[in-house]
Amino acid sequence: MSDTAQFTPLEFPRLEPEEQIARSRVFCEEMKHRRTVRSFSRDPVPFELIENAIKTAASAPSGANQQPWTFVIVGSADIKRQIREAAEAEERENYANRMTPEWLGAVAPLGTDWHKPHLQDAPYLIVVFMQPYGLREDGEKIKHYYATESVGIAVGMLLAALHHCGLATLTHTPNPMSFLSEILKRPQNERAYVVIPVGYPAPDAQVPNIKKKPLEQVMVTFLDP
Ligand code: IYR
Repeated sequence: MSDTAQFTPLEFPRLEPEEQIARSRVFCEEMKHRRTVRSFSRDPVPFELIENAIKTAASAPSGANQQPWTFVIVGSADIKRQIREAAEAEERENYANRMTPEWLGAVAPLGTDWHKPHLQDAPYLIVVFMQPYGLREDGEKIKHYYATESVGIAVGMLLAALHHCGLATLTHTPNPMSFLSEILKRPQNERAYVVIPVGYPAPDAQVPNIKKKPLEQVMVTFLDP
């Protein structure tokens, strides 16, 4: 055992088996109704919903507990406009020249194109930044372990938390995303990871008719009889 580790008793309320099954069914049903939304209402969202979802995301496990993330909340109309303009410029280039025919074919069922009005319509954008390394006060770099995986886990928890409180989200990566570091004035050790517009769906919002794979295709078991 390392000589720096310190321990505290675990708080773990052990549930009755019936309660576990009931909760797992309710949660699964709830999460199955989550859809990626690309058409947002301009209706305002209580800021506490965003803050609590970020607190949930920030409780995620991370490599060496280094918490290699920053969540930037953008509610300013002017900054949302700047982000939309820069993202649309990249996406125009993506659709016209950077995405291969194979890639365009893969996303065709989603019906997307370079127009990104949701970046202005959604009341909030959550821009998640990953820190591949930390910076000490004296400028020394501290390596972060499994930063990509850690931020992916936190973003998953963030999407679940936002869905749970009745908000719609879009997971958007308008690559290359260095414009986000500039607009949002992030330090050199942070890389934009994803932009998440958050809000209510527009009343006439539509979603593509796509399905998740059945369990048999995604789950493999090795069990004792
Ligand atoms: N970034 C583009 C294209 C795009 C790529 C993937 I992979 C998607 O799942 C959806 C879209 C866009 O946001 O339109």
